[in-house]
Amino acid sequence: MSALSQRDPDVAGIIEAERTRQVECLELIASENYASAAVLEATGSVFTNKYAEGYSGKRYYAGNQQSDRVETLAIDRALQLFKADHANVQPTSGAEANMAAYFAMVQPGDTIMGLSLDQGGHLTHGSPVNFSGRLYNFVPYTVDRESETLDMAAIRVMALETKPKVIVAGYTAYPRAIDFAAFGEIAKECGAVLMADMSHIAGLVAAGEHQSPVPYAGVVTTTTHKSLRGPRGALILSTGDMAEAIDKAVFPGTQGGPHMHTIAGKAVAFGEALKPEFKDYAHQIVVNAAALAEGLLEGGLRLVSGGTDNHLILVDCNSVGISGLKAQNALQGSGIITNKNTIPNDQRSPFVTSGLRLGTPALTSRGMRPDEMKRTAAWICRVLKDPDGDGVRETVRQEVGEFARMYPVPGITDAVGV
Ligand code: DSN
Repeated sequence: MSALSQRDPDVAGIIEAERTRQVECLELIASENYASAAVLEATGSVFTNKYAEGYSGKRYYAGNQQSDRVETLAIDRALQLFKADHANVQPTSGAEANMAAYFAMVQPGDTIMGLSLDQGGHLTHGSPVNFSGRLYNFVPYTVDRESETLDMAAIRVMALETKPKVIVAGYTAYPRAIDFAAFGEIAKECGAVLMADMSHIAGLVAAGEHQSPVPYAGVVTTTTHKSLRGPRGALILSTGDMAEAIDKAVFPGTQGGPHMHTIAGKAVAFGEALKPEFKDYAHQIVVNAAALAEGLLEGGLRLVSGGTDNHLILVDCNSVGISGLKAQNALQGSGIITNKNTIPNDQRSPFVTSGLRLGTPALTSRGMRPDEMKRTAAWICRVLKDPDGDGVRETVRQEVGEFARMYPVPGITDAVGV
């Protein structure tokens, strides 16, 4: 019996139920993944107990010899993985990484360009309900109405007109490749710093499956738990000249004591991403997303921009006459976990939406391949075309449960993890 189940059966029972849910469902939320057993062990380690304000060799508390070692290891591995000049591994989330990045680069009231939230951007890219939109003068750019992809010529015109200090590239719900080199040229031309938020695609970038923003951006932020498959947390990479400003912006600028247990987990995850197997994994994510998209298109669904270049697909639920909310709930009842999402020029509210966002990082971590993606696409189409159908959800849920249990889950049913 574990210490937890002995001391707190209530919490132990809830965690056990969550493990079961993660094993029995098909996880298609594009920003979620399964961390390995090694990452989970490091993240749940005794580093939970340690305060370590400051940086290696310059801490405000004693007893940080091992904190220094693990943080230095995480930084060295991040630099090797992404070939950057500088890395700060202390941000506790993507939102905090972005807050620190802005804090390092601009003053309140300064102009920043970012993709608007309803078109695929992130809350921290200037949404009026977020600190970013409250503190800075965000000028939102959009995707092209027809192609639903970034129009670099239009973005250039806007940048030259508005003269932002920072241009943010990198998104939450954009299924196509991002031309960071073109963004870098535009930033240079209008005197801005390019900030890339590569949270969603970091694993693809690490494996060479997506163009890296590092050579073109002054600052790159990323979460560590999405396609990168690490613990929940974030990382900031920068050019050498931005290093001091970034470090000061993280601590003492916006954060207190770093989460050393998560930093230990990040070190493990970066080590895993440096292994050759990770390249195969990231390649498979993209192959699987293409197969899933193909299956959904064959089933008659419309996909925003017509398909995908990365790990992510945005379904236009208008093509089956339902909202994103209805689609998400019907699929949840069938054991398929997704999230509703706005689509460009959505006529519905952000809580209802017309879109459904799907991603393949988690299913790929379970060893699934295009055949499994085709089966998954068929289940999705069946449910979305008949969301209230008699017994449809129950039948699919049973089939999905039997199917899902056949695939190991890193960190849960595979004790060794991958
Ligand atoms: N919640 C994350 C995502 O799903 O993309 C972004 O913060």
